[in-house]
Formats: sequence, C-alpha cells, structure tokens
Amino acid sequence: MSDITLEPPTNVADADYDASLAAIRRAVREFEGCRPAELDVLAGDLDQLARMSDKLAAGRVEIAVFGEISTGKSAVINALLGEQKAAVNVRGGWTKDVWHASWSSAGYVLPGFGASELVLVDTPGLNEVDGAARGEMAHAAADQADLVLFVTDSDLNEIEYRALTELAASHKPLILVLNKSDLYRPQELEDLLAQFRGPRLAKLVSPENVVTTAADPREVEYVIESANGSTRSEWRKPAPKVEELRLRILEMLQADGKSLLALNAAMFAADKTDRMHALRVQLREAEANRVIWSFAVTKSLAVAINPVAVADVLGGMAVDATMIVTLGRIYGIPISRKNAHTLAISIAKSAGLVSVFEAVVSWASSALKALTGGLSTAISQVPQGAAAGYGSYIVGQAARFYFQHGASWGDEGAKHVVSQILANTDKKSVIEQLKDEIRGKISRNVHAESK
Ligand SMILES: Nc1nc2c(ncn2[C@@H]2O[C@H](COP(=O)(O)OP(=O)(O)OP(=O)(O)O)[C@@H](O)[C@H]2O)c(=O)[nH]1
Ligand SMILES: [Mg+2]
Repeated sequence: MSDITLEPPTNVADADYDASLAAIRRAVREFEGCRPAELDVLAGDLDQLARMSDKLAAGRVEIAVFGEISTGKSAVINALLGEQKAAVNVRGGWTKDVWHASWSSAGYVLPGFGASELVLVDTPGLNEVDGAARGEMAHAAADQADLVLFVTDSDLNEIEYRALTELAASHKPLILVLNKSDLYRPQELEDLLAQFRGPRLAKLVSPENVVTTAADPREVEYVIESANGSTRSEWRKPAPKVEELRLRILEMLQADGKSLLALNAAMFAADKTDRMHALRVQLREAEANRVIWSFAVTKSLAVAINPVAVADVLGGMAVDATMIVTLGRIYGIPISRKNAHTLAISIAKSAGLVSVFEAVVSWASSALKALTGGLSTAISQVPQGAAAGYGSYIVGQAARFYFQHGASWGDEGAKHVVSQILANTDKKSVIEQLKDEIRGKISRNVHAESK
C-alpha cells in the first residue's frame, strides 16, 4: 500500500467560484467599453450579464419552477414557502410574469456567505395560447437559474420532453417533479414513476432527482361520526406534500451549492459573451460596409467633379486615409492619420492599384487643362471617378479585414488577403453601382444649379 495520502480537494468550489466571478466581471467590463451605437443593441444582454455578476457576488441561488400551464408550478412555490404568495388558479395561463420569492424559511446558507439568499422563481406556463413571448420569458428565467424544478402532472408530452431535453443539454441541474400525486391511485403513481426513472429519461434526469408532490391537493370528504352514532361529512383540504422535493433541493445545494452557482454563472456568461461577440461582429461589419461605401462614393465624386483634389497619388490617398481612421474607430483600434496613410498606400500597392491611381492622376492633370468648369462637364468623367472609387472600395475592404483581425494580416500576409479580396469582389458590379451613384448625385446637383 502506498503511504502517500491524497489531499482532500478542499477548495475546488472556492476556486471555481473565484474564477467564474473574475471571468464574468471581465466580460461586463469589456462590453461596457463598447461604443454607444453598439451599447444600444447590446444593452439587454449586458444587463443580464451584470445581473448574473451581482447574483454570483451576493451568493444568490435561484431555483426556477418551469413546466406546462396548470401543472401546479405556482402551487409548488406556495407549498415550499409555506404561505400563499403565488396566485394559483384552475384557469391555465394564470402566471403572466416571471417573479421571484425569497425562500428564507428553507434555512439554507451558501458556505462562506453570511447572508446568501435562496430564491424561488415562478414562470409562466410553456404552452400557453398566444404565449410565445411568455414562453421566452420562462426559458430566459430557466437559463439564469442554478437549479430547475421541472413540474409536470402526467406523463410527459412532446413539448415537455423537448423542453426537458434542451435543459439537460445545457447541463442545467434538474429535478423532475410529478405534481398532483393525490389524483393518482398508488399503482398508477408507481407506473408513472417507473416511467420517469426509466432508461428513456435517465439520460436527462437522474432517477434520484425524480420526486412526487401534491402541492395543492384536492379536498377530500371526511366522514365524521358523532358519539350518538350519527354521521356527517365534511370536505377538507389535506396539507400539501412537498417534503420529498424540499429535501432533494436542500441535499443538492448542500452537496455542491457553491459549485452549482459558479458553474451556472460561468456557462451563462460564456453563452452570453459568445452571443454578444457575434452581435458586435455583425454590427461592426454593417457599419464598416456603410463607411467603406460612402468613402468610395466620395472618392468617385471627388475625382469626377474636381480632378484638382486628386492631382497627385498622395492627394488621392487622403480620402482613403480618413476612411481607414474611421474604420479603426469602429473596431476600437485607434490609428494615426500618418499610419493610416501608410497603410492605404501599402494596400494599394499590394492590390496593384497604384497604377489605377496613377492613371487617374495623369488623366486628372489633362482634365484640368481641358476643364471648362461646371458640374455638367463632370458627366464625361464618370468612368474615371468610378475607377478611383473602386480603388478606395478595395482599400477599405482590406483595411476592414486588418482591423477585424486585431490589426493583423494573419499568417498569410497582406498580399494574400488583398488578392483574396480582389478575387471575391465583383469589380464590374461595384464600378456600375459607383457610376450610378455619381450620375445620381451629379444630376441632382446640376438640377439644383440650374434653378
Ligand atoms: N389535485 C391537485 N391539484 C393541484 C395540485 N397543485 C395544483 N393544483 C391545481 O392545479 C391548478 C393550477 O395550479 P397552478 O399552481 O396555478 O398551476 P401553474 O402551473 O402555476 O399554472 P400557470 O401559471 O397557469 O401556468 C389549480 O387549480 C390548482 O389548485 C395538486 O397537487 N393536486
Ligand atoms: Mg402559475
């Protein structure tokens, strides 16, 4: 036998917890630093992330009660609380909002937290008529929760089975609650439990996490016999039966409450930040494309209307440098004008665009001599304008790639990136669109001038 004694894994939960809190706080800080236009779109997600961060810091454990309408979710909450806090009604779709009830009577405190809070979260029923939005709310509440009580009152139907599968796939700790047990005969209840603890569901919920309750049992008729032998009957409501559920919840929390909380926050934050990153990428793409197009049009017009502006290659690149500075701002990567200029020229060189620019410049010098003034003459300069605009468009696309990749050309270098962009760009169509833009703008201006 080895005489090495293994250290008990004491602080695993604490380490998980600290790492999770640090990660979620980092994510909140990262997204708080977004530009206002991005924050507008990400505000909802950021709120949820900040809420999760607060929840974790405070040690607030949330238990969401989830399931189809009228299965007795609100009644389960009342029975656990020991008071009638939630509205219970025979009419389905009674609970319209997600709401939270503090479950202090459970007496559970998260290790290391003097004042942690246990919260029961009531949610609207899943298959409520016209309740798609409420179903979403219920799903969102379950996503945030550390533990989900999945309440049903019969064998699972298709919707319930799918919802349970989704929760299990997201590794959410689950307790499957078969409520209204008072309505079943003992044999029926046994059969149902065997079904729930059987192989089909064991993949989703472990058998020890299947419990039965009677949260709001139906009144039963008691026959009372008086001393003189006469009898009368009285309808009484039996006390709710939720003890098995209460114990199971507390056992799970006792075993690894802190880890559950940490794991849940970490997974929630990972999903949220993935989603937020993807959204931010989309926003940036859309904005960058708008910027590139508007600079390409500006360049086209500048060349078509006023060749003086581009009388040398460097002058022509000034518009592109401004575009690159603007793109850098979109991607949160500041770049000086001087560096933007250098970048524009190096992209233009990689793309073989310098010759395009030089051609435009040499044309511009001769156009200058022939220029008689007036916007109407610009009509004949449309092709040169569009060619110059196309150059800016390519410079813009390459710069976008560069910023998208954190100011890097990646392993294959600038030349490769630029040639990919050229290969994937429909030059003819870009030039045609630019021509349309120039003609449109010029004819509007000519029209205005002649007034
Ligand atoms: N017999 C019996 N009836 C119950 C039990 N639990 C709840 N009920 C009844 O089932 C009906 C629905 O209960 P609720 O608690 O409102 O159900 P819910 O799941 O919250 O419903 P929604 O909020 O509409 O989705 C009510 O009439 C309750 O009295 C139970 O354990 N046994
Ligand atoms: Mg309810």
